[in-house]
Amino acid sequence: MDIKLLIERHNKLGKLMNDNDLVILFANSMPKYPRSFLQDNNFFYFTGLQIPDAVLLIQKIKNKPVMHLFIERGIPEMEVWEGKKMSREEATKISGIKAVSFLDEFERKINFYLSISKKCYVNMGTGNIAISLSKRQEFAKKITEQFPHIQIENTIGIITPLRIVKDKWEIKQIQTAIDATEAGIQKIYKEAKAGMMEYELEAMLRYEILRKGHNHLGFRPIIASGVNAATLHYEHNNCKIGENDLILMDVGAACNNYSADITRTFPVAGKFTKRQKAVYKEVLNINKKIISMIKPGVGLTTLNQKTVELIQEALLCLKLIKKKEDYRKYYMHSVSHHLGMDTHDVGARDSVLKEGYVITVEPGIYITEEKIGVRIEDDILVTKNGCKNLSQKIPKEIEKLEK
Ligand SMILES: [Mn+2]
Repeated sequence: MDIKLLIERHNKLGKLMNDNDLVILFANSMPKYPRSFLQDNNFFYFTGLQIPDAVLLIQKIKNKPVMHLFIERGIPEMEVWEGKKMSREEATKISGIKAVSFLDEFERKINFYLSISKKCYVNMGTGNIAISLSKRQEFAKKITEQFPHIQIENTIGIITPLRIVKDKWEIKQIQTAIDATEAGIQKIYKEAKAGMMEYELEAMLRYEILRKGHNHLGFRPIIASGVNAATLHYEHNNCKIGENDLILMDVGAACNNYSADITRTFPVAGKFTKRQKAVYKEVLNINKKIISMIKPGVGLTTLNQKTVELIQEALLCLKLIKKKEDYRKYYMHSVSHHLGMDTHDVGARDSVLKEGYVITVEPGIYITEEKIGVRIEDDILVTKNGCKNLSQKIPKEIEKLEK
């Protein structure tokens, strides 16, 4: 990543902070085997570093953001097992942050920053009363006990205005993730047959994504055949694919933490039944109509309302409902969310679009009693005057799917 880009992010964050405000960003820890390391999104956003257990402090002092990074110290006996740790010089070279200390100095040094701070933001994640406190939440709790004058806040509020607008580098990561996902989808289109298990298709997807060098997916893939496609978060992927099933795949690779989020639905037989085609056509039309509305100034609420209207008309047409209000039986989610490092990225559900936002468009119709579930999801970049469909190349036209 370009250091200039990171420094620009540091300065932009500084503008959103008041003097003496402190932001503390923890990196993720190495997970237990067999999971592989995935960096904390906010830590990565400001450092570009893919190392575990580091901490970044950002304090606004005399109107300027002052950065202080803490990283693990390499112990020669351990490095034989774990490999070499990143040096302070290497960390500076990647992150553009000049003040780098080792973690064993963290507690002593943070006292100074805390002593002059009134407000402190910590990347704690969302709370869950049912489970015990995370390391980060424990840390935040300790601050409120030892420094009762400091107000603690989650970082989401201060970081969202930055992360919601994607720069060129970020768009490139999302596009790379989409292209890797496309390779997986194309392989499935070619090789899927009735009688296969859903997980065999998942394996094809993972194979294509990993061989392009991406060892993470953005989320657990959904490969749902037949009636399973009507379960919105179906993730078992362990059923046998029937003769005339539609297959719904909601999948996405991740590249440098940035996620793709694509849904395609296709007939495993290579040909839609008449009814499947009728339903598919309606969803495809809605997908295209909503995409054509996207430009700066349009609200996600407007897109949602328009989708509901179009779905209602479609369901009347398909003779599934008699009254418009009954549409929720066949369409029960929203049409769009922000996409970025988090698959459901930061940004309000009712935000008004601006240039540089990336959102999904994903209308669907789910008819359990007919074993039909159709969703078509594309990833859309909002441009100066309109939008660009980043997943345009992944076939969704009926003629292309019927081979
Ligand atoms: Mn989605």
